[in-house]
Amino acid sequence: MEPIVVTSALPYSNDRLHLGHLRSTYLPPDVFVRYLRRAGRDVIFICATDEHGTPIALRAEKEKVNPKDITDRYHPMIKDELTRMGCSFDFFSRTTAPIHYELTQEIFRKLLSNGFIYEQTLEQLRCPKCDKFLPDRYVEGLCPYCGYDGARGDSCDSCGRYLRPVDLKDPKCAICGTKPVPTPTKHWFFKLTAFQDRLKSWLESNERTPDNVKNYALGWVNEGLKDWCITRDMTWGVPVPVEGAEGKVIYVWFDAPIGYISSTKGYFQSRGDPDGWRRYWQGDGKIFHFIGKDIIYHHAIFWPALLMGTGEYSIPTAVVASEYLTLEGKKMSKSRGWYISIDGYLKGFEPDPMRYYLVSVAPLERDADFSVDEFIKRYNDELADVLGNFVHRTLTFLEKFFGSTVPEAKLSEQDQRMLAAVAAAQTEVASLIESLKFREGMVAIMGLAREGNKYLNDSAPWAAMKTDPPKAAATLYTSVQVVKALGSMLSPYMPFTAEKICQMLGIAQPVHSQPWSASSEPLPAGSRIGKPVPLFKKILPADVPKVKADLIPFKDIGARIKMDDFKKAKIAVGEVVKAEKIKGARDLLHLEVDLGEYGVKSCVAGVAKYYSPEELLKKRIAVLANIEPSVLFGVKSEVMILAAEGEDNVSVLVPDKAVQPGSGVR
Ligand code: B3M
Ligand code: ZN
Repeated sequence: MEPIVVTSALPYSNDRLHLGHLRSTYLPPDVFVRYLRRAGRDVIFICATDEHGTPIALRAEKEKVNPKDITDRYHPMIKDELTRMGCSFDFFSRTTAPIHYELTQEIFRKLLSNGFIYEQTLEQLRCPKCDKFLPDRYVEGLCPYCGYDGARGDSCDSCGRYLRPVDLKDPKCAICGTKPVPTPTKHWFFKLTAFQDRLKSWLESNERTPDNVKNYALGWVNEGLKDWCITRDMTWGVPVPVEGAEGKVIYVWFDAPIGYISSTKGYFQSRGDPDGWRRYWQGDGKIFHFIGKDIIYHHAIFWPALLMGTGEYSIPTAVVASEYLTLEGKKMSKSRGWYISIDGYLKGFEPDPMRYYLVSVAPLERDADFSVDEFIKRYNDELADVLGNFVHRTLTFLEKFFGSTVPEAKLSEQDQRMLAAVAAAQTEVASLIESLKFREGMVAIMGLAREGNKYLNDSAPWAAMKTDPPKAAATLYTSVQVVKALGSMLSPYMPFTAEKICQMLGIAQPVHSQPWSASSEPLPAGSRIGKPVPLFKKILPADVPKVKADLIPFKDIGARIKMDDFKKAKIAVGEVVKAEKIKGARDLLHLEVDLGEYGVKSCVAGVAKYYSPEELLKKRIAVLANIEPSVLFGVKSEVMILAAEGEDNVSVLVPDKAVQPGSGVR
């Protein structure tokens, strides 16, 4: 049988996960794998925590602990929250496992001997005080594009561009603040450019990878690829397995995807079958990677090239990436407290309603939004009213009219049509899931529940009981088969609910170990069913505020300051008397602000994306007038303008009534 390995992107082991991760990376493959297992396929579901990289190393340094202490802390939390959410990994390893180090080094050496890794000396920033090189986030400074003061050596949080440490203006060591010095150092590069053509034809002929991923990736390939520096001057990571590379480790994005293979190896080792992993990664197995859209480059370009370069491993069958999930229409942000963590959600709610919402809200290749009102609406209208209600009514009627026993039945044409719909749904849902159309599969199951409700209403067994009991028996016999099919087919999506339905029907074998084809096998007449319990308790209007507060807690306002401290800030109204662009800094404007009796002050403001110079001219705006002066892009900045930061815009603060330049603000 064809071996299939399904992976979820490896979460960094320094933070808890939120709904966005769940929607993109953990839920869809779980649906896929849970189905494939029941379809009798040879599938394994693999993940691990990603434990290297500068964010973890840097945080450890700041907290004065070992990086491993941090990853030790988060690994079990992440594993636990995913498990509680129902994600059914066969193995969840760590990239600090010895087996991972061995494999990463082995692959590095292989690529080196195949001629795809080469050495090059280049200048990197080094902190003279800390006496070490400052890779990636170890450096902070001004973004060369937008001027944001707080850009990091790998990217700018303000404009989102990728950066190298040497790109930063006015760089500072993130640990001690010292100005680093460019210093020559030896590094190793992966020859990504050598794979340009092979990647292109792999992408073009790839039938299983969805279009969103293919289009992004082909776009990059067509723009032309660049070789990747795959080593770093630091100690946290997999050591570079080459002589003369002491004090250097392999770049986290080189080792992390290898975690998919090393975790598979760990799995088979734990089962006493140390070579078992090979048929998934070195034979004609199928490999499916599920990721978020921000790491398409790493999975659809870098990773397949790396595998190709070894000549020893299979290339992914499909890279499936989901677009973003917003929260109430706004981008989720951990730092602004605007997100719902998995752990937070699970404190007040069952996993299945969220699994249902996240899968059914939109297909993966489209952006989706989580809104509490929509969540409650879908919960009430779909889960409670359609699914829960149908199951509950069927089982209660069976209890009431037939002593909780499936009756003998002579089926009418209408009953048979209903059963035919069950069989059709079983095939349809299977083929939708196989083709990675998870949302459509869920919609089809709900469609069957709707049909069941309608069938039950039309057949009105409560009335037939009085006039034509055999008809009522046929209706309930049929309805209970629909319930059984729903319970069975829901198992990839809502595993806990599926199991509950199965138990209520008195079926002893756990639903997850029944073959998919059993969904439409009838529960024979004479079967005893258990006590019906409502599956979803409706959320009443009076409960809504509590549900909201439980889901999105208010953000803490942060540390309080003393009035005396606030008074040190001189905020004043100034009139913009000159405004112009700054050469080389796309996001900055140079303003001259008239502060009346305090004079005219020069100001560099990061608002060019939101205001043209003309728009600001003559405006009277609030500024912080006594900030320490600095020089940005060669321009002196003596005051700082105050502006409100909206979701996607920035708005300068303007007094509501006419006041003179220089007026104080209090
Ligand atoms: N650890 C998390 C991310 O960038 C990163 C994924 C690694 S997958 C090999 O989403
Ligand atoms: Zn330093």
